[in-house]
Amino acid sequence: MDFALSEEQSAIFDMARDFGAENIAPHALAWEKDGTIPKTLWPELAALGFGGLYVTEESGGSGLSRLDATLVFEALSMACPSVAAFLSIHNMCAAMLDKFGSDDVKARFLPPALTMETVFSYCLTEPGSGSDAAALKTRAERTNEGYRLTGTKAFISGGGYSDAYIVMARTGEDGPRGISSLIVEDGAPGLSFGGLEDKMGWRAQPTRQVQLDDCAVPAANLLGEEGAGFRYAMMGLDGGRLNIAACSLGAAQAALDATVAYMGERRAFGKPIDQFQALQFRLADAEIELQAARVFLRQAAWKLDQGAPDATTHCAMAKKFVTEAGSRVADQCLQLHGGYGYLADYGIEKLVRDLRVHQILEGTNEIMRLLTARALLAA
Ligand code: FAD
Ligand code: 2MC
Repeated sequence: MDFALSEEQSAIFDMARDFGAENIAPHALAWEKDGTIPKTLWPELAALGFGGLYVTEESGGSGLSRLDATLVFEALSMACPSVAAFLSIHNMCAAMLDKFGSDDVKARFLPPALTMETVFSYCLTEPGSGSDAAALKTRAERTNEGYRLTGTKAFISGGGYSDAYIVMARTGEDGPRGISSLIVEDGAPGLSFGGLEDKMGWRAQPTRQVQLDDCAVPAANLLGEEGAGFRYAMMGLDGGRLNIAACSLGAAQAALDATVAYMGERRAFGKPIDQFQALQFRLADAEIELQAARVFLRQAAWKLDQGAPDATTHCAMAKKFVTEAGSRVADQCLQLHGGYGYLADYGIEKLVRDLRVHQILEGTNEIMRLLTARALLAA
């Protein structure tokens, strides 16, 4: 058993951290104000191999492991978790294209996904079904040419911004086995978007409803097999949950690093505030939480890489544990900054807002407990 990162893994982490520090962190507050991320960023990230981190090398991807990918998201989140998490969703989609797509789907959609000329979004949630994802109602009716999709997808990260969408829709019976995954390209007839959602965090990324009104999709845009779409969606989320956890970890680490530096400079009662033992203990607790979170996350990623039978449960447990630890640490860091923590210029309040939603999306932390409890009781 070896807990150390290899030289190559350390290099991947450093490359992502340095790219983020140079090209993302200086703009993070402005992009959040603008409510959008410049599309020119994506090809730059893709040039580093980040457009298809765990797309196989045979398909032109970087062929990294899930563990390697968590390093990238942890490192990029030190600059901005909202940008890093958006990249994670695209990567989840790219890997689904690679893993489940026909040769034709791969040939048409993967090359532009890998260069990030085509940015992908993932559409599972609906206004009436979030946690109970298999209850989705969007229908995909078979036609001579392909499918006609009707329904609404809610809370879509990149809705109205992305170039293509992987949409989970019902082609058959009620329940998970009647669901298929289809690729809907921007500009498809019958595709439109709701208004921009006004959110607490993740404000750099546009979130909108994706509306499908008799939206025509060619038969060749079916991903994999009819009826297998729910399984594909869940398999995508196993890795997605690791990435979201990694985003919490990196952002919380950045908050802690900034807080340690700040406390050495800020004085009260005649000494730097890092000299108060009560506050030192809070720093120590934060450090312990993040160290524990990191090991647990990497173990879950390793399990997914190994195809371990309990990988899904470990991805769920890690998502729950790490996102909650990350939010607790970021909140403590805000407190340790005093009033300055509450000001946007210091960047800490943004991290608190950005991380909060990691306990909700890609499966709420209650659903992560549900998955954990199911496995526990079935054992
Ligand atoms: P509900 O399912 O209505 O849950 C309400 C509450 O009940 C929650 O606390 C939940 O945990 C709890 N609950 C529900 N069922 C149970 C149960 N069985 N046991 C215990 N507690 C339960 N979705 C996408 O498909 N694509 C995206 O790109 C995307 N991006 C998002 C971006 C943002 C900013 C947000 C906020 C959401 C995004 N989502 C996206 C949707 C997200 O995945 C859902 O919000 C989430 O899965 C929860 O669904 P819901 O909001 O319908 O809550
Ligand atoms: N890997 C492979 N197959 C899986 C799987 C996984 N991780 N999870 C489920 N399946 C299969 C399962 O084996 C079953 O197959 P079969 O019909 O052959 O027996 C089928 O899928 C149905 O699974 P369940 O019986 O577990 O389905 P159920 O409806 O009871 O529960 C639950 C599913 C609650 C786990 C699922 O609905 C869920 O994860 N809900 C949360 C939704 C969610 O995470 N949304 C995130 C949206 S994306 C987002 O927020 C972004 C920001 C992008």
